[in-house]
Amino acid sequence: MFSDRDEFKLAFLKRLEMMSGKGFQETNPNDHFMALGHMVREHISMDWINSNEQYRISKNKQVYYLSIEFLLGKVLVQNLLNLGIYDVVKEGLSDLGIPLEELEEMEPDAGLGNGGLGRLAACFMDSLASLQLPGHGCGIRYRHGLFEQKIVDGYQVELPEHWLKNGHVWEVRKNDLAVEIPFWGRVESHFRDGRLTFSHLDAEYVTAIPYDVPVAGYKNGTVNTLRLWSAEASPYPAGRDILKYKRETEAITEFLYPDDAHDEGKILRLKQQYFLVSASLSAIIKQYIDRKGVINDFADHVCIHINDTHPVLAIPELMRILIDRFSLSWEEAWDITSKTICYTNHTTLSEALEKWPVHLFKPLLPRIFMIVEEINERFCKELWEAYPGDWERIERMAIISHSQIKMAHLAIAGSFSVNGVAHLHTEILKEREMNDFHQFYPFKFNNKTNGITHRRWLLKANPELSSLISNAIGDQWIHHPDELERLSGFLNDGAFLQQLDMIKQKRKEQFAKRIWEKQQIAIDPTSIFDVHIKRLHAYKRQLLNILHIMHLYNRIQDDRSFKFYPRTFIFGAKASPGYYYAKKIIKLIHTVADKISRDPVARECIQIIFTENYRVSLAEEIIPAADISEQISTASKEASGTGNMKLMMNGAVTVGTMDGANVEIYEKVGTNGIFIFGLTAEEVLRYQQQGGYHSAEYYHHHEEIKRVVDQLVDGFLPDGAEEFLPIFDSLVDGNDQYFVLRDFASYAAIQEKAGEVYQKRDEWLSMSLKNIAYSGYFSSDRTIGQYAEEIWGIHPVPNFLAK
Ligand code: 26V
Repeated sequence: MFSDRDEFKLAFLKRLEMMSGKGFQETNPNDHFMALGHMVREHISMDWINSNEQYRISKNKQVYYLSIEFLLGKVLVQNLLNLGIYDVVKEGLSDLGIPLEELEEMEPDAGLGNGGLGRLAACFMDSLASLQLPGHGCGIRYRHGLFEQKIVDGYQVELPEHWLKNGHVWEVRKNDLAVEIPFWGRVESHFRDGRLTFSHLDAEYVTAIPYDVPVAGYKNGTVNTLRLWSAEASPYPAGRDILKYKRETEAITEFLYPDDAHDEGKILRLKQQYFLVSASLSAIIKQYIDRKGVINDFADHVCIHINDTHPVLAIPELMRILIDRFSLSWEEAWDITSKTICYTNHTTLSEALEKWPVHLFKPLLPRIFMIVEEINERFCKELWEAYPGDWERIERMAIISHSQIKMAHLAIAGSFSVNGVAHLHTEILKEREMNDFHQFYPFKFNNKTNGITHRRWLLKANPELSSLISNAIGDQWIHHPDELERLSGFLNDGAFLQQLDMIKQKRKEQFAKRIWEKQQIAIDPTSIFDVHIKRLHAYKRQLLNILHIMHLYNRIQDDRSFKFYPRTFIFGAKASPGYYYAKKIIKLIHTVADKISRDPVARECIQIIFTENYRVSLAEEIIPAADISEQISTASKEASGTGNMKLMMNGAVTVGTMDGANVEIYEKVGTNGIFIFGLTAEEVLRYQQQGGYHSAEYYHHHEEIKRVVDQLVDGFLPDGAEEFLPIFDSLVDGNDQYFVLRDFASYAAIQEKAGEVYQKRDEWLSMSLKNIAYSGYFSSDRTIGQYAEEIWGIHPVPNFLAK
């Protein structure tokens, strides 16, 4: 469509004038973004239509990835790269005096996710398309994504986010594919033609409208679809207050829920989950039937992946469709369902495992509840046969117990595959958290270590480093990220390491410039950039980091000759609005930052930057500038982590615990490629099971620990006594559930070591390069390849019709 830059310029100018109704001189960056966005979407259209056609006519199995979150971020530049038109567009725009970066700024982040789980789904979409796999995403088009974070006086303030305010250039609304979703009402059963049938009566219907977003593979003509559903009032509301009905209906897809510890029992969240599942399954069944499928062969042609338990109602919903619509017997329907659904678990934290009270669930979804009850009864009967008399075990494993529906139990019982997201995590699932289930269904459990798309996190986010790599080893790594390993041939190449150093330095300067512009803080780009970016949770231990910074401050106070290589500690984190403790930690980081910035000696070597409103696009700026990657969760608690992989791929060296995928990073880079500290998962779990950890002992017996902990409340920090008492209490009286004090000394020691190695430039750079070289394994292309082969049984479908 625009094969050379002059052609592009002409088309762009024409489109710009047509869309904006202004002469070129009058147009603004947003006009430019909208015009380019529409052009690119049109550019994708033919391949999109052809990919869909290819999938429709092929006999290949299709996979549907159901996820309550897709954290896409910005997509313009990724699309330009994947379509192979980046250079033409960038140069063409530049001729017109428009920097592409300015235009990218105009695109809002699609922030339809909280963190790792949602971003993983987005990375998977990129890999599916780039591997030409028939994989389709199904999610929710929230009108407001994750809140916008403002920091006011050191406190987090949440503002509603408005990513759709100028319209969304990438989506296509498909009115003709709308479906109706029933809620409430009652179920009547009838005996017809010798079988029991069920009708859902007096239901209140909500219309689900699909908005399709194209996902272009990397230079391969494949364009897959991410379908996001939006709730609207049905045209046929049954005799009630129309305005109230409209409001209640639209509320279903109004907001993304934060991963809040206190959201249990929120009926709107349950509505969202069923809405996603029911709409997606309607569309999946329709596509399958259109491909002239026979319903009995469904499981051979369709795979439905549920990303965590949020879409687990896909199990009873598919049962309902097969029984009530296709008149299959329970056994036939169960056979198909349990061969179609596969499930990924993303956390072992018990507070994050979903449970729904029956009294909320049953009236909202009466037919689905009946099916869940039946699944539970049959499941318990099977358990009884396997473990006669073992009531305790059966009660532990039941899907419904104590009037609660346990969504993870339903997921395991109704799917053919259950996977964890890193080796350690899967082992913990098998041996501990889900041990009963693993004993009963050993064949269902498997591991799929997470990955990230190297096309966004290296090629797009770090073009300078990407060029250096391509100059050294050619550009095949973009198709086969394992090839990055060839960089290991440069580990002792001084000239190459120099170039690596310069690129990192340049990105640090760029980031420093940004911080100056946005936060009016001057940071030293020659200092070590020590980066801790992720959701704020107690188990991720941002607290350990900030307490350690307080300890460094104390050392500087005590000994003015204490030599410490200057460091900039960079934090980025959002706390769930209802997560009181996490918000206290944000305030603590700011309070300490303020204290240090007022000390003329300390501020020479310690700076703390809290980047406001951490999100995908900000991550893309921070990660290429990072020297140190903080991955310091309490061992056993972080299922995988994916920020660890992004930072590694950009040459940051990890300071981390043996947790999640850190363990596998350690296995790749070896002892000399990573700074490991702290308790192991086994030790943490042993303490938790058998006791034996008394945080008060660490507090009382280690002078420097006692000092920083006391400083939380003794007037060292302004308002400390009122502000930070809950943190103090959690550490001392609450016995420090996340072993912050237990790991403190080990953390301080490894941080000191990291600082020393950083100063041995060649050693450090070699370490950094080693991380890049061994990061290919953590590409989501590898992960998705394994899902495709080992779980889904799907194969590439090249788009032969591609233009
Ligand atoms: C939710 C909650 C809610 C209650 C408070 C505690 C808590 C802790 C964690 C979560 C998140 C659960 C699901 C999730 O996002 N898991 C993340 O999934 C990533 C992708 O697999 C993985 O890399 C992260 O380690 C994992 O935390």
